[in-house]
Amino acid sequence: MADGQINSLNQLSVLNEPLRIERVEIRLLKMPLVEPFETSFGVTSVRTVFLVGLDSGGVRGWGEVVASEMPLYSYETVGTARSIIKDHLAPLVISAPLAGLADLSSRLSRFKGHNMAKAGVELAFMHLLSVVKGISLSTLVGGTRAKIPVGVSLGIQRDIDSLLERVDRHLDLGYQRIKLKIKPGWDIGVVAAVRRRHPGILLSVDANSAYSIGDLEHLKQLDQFNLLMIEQPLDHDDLLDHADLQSRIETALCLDESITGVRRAEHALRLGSCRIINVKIGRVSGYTAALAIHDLCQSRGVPVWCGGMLESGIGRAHNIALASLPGFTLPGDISASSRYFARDIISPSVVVGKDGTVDVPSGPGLGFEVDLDYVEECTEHIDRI
Ligand code: OSB
Ligand code: MG
Repeated sequence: MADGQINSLNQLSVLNEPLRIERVEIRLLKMPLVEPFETSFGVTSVRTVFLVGLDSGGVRGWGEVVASEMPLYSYETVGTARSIIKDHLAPLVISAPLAGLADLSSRLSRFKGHNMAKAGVELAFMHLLSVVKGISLSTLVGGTRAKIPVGVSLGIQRDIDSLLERVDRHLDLGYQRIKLKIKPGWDIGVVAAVRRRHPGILLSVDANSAYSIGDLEHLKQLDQFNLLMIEQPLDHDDLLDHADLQSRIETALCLDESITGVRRAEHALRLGSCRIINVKIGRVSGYTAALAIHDLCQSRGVPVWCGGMLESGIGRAHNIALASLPGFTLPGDISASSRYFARDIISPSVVVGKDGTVDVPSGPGLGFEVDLDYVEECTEHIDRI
């Protein structure tokens, strides 16, 4: 199966005739969130949406760079990604026609790190390819599902009542899994309250590296709540302490920040650092790496799910395509557009059905129209390379 995935991707993502990229465009947009989103590392109220456009023969492919303004989730920022794309990645994609995804990703892999910047370029290229080939992004990457199960990530709130109200509301909307952001002081009591009110739901927590291995006894208290997983409790780049923790705690650990590529995923599984992996296309450098991690995990029977980074509709549409792969068996952090934005830059916006699923578009390209007027309205900076 894993080989089948790789082969189907390679065949579809190779072009009969190489594609010449004529221009790269970077757009920085400001999009206010419907409510502030708080994690253990900070609060976001306005999302800087970073779009990458690749132009070829009158066709535009769109990608999104998921970096934040500040290096809190990882070392990348909007500023670093902008300079890396302008000075290094854009010249490389313009320098010679691209034969396909493998060609692009091997060119980009010359440069160390800066995965989110690289992913923005890969995403735009894959969108372009799906339009040129007249197939859906999901088909292009080897997706097999017409609907994907989704969950919601709920930020740290002022008090438990505000959280319980949001949990109830999102369960009513159909979301199949609730993920609670936790940090010291907003953890055991909060999870206990949610679990008491909803004994049967799929419930998980995400600490975004807020704890250390010294908190073992504290974290073990989470074992009583039948959680689906504890996401990234320890350092953003750690594998060893997570392996130690996983061997002493019953609840499955899931790594997010620590998994920056397929080798890190391999090492995490070998060390026993987690039993579940969160795949974010941006964090791992693009589709090539995301698909490789998917294939590795599928071959080892390890569940994966698609994470989110408060994406606009463009990044969200790419996440939907990725999550349509067969190994994505757990609900993804792919909420409705309206969970974050009053108006999205795609049309129609992403909606979640009452059954807690999102439809995977079957038409060519993203499967959504990019609302260029609204993109223009939200744009604060443009770089054309
Ligand atoms: O750790 O998964 C995370 C948002 C920003 C940065 C990191 C994370 C998150 C989320 C939100 O949990 C997921 C989403 O986009 O809905
Ligand atoms: Mg996370």
